Amino acid sequence: MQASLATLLATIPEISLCSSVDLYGGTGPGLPLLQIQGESGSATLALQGAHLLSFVPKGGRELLWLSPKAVFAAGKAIRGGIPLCMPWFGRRPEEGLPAHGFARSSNWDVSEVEMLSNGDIKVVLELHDSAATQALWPHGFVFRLALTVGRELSLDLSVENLSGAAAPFSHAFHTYFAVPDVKEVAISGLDGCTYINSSLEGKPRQLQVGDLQVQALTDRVYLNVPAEQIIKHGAGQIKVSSDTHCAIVWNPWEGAAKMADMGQDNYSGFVCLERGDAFDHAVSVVAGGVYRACMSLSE
Ligand code: TA6
Repeated sequence: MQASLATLLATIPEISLCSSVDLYGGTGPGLPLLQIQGESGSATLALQGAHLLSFVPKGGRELLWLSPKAVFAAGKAIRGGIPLCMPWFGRRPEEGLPAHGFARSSNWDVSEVEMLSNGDIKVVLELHDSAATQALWPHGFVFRLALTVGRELSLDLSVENLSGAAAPFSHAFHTYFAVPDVKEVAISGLDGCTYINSSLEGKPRQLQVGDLQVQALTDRVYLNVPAEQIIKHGAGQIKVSSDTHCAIVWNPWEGAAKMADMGQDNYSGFVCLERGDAFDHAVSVVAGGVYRACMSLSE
């Protein structure tokens, strides 16, 4: 365990440390998790990847989907919740680089915990460059994620480039939202936006008209989106707000059968609506500069 973690956690009894084996079963040592039990909401967070696995506003329902077949192993991204895809979004197999970057499979440190005056709980995690990250992305950096758990969940990400050269950067909060049935979902806040249709040959650019309904394999990168989307589903709605410019909507449909940590019958329980800056909105973080991105989720 990080040397100072026990000391930090001792200050806030609403946050406790456990293992993924305690909560989700499985064999082996599992991964360390923080359970956050605030006045207005609760959350579970894996230190690997600064990866949120659960968020339940008080009196509400679970907003995040975690695969019943999720694997909790060191260095393997967890299927579900909110993986942080960065410092690049997408696959780069021709360069031998891991899909969606290394942040989601790296161990982050907890740098701050705080009970805010309104009873919300804030946790700040950091990832610093190392020889391993430098081999994949040659920049000194500090990635910092501040999470606030209350009636809404907010994520505030900052990426500080400590190196002497500009750093190309793209990312997404790759959120898996729990829904009763993906076929009954309607997503607003994308009407009139151009999207890259990654599920079609040649990845054409198309135009969204009206709400989005997900009725088949869907893998779309919406560009220049408004700040807010709403996922309407059979049991209510989920509001997603962000100051980023892309919204990526994904469900593998029957392709789920090929993903060992998802399983054939489980794709109908979630929709990914990911906010971030990627593709046309990828950025370059100048030497010594900071990139910031926020997202908040609520019912
Ligand atoms: O965000 C959509 C996507 O890029 C899809 O193309 C799909 O591959 C998905 O992410 C999951 O990627 P992963 O590396 O977690 O299996």
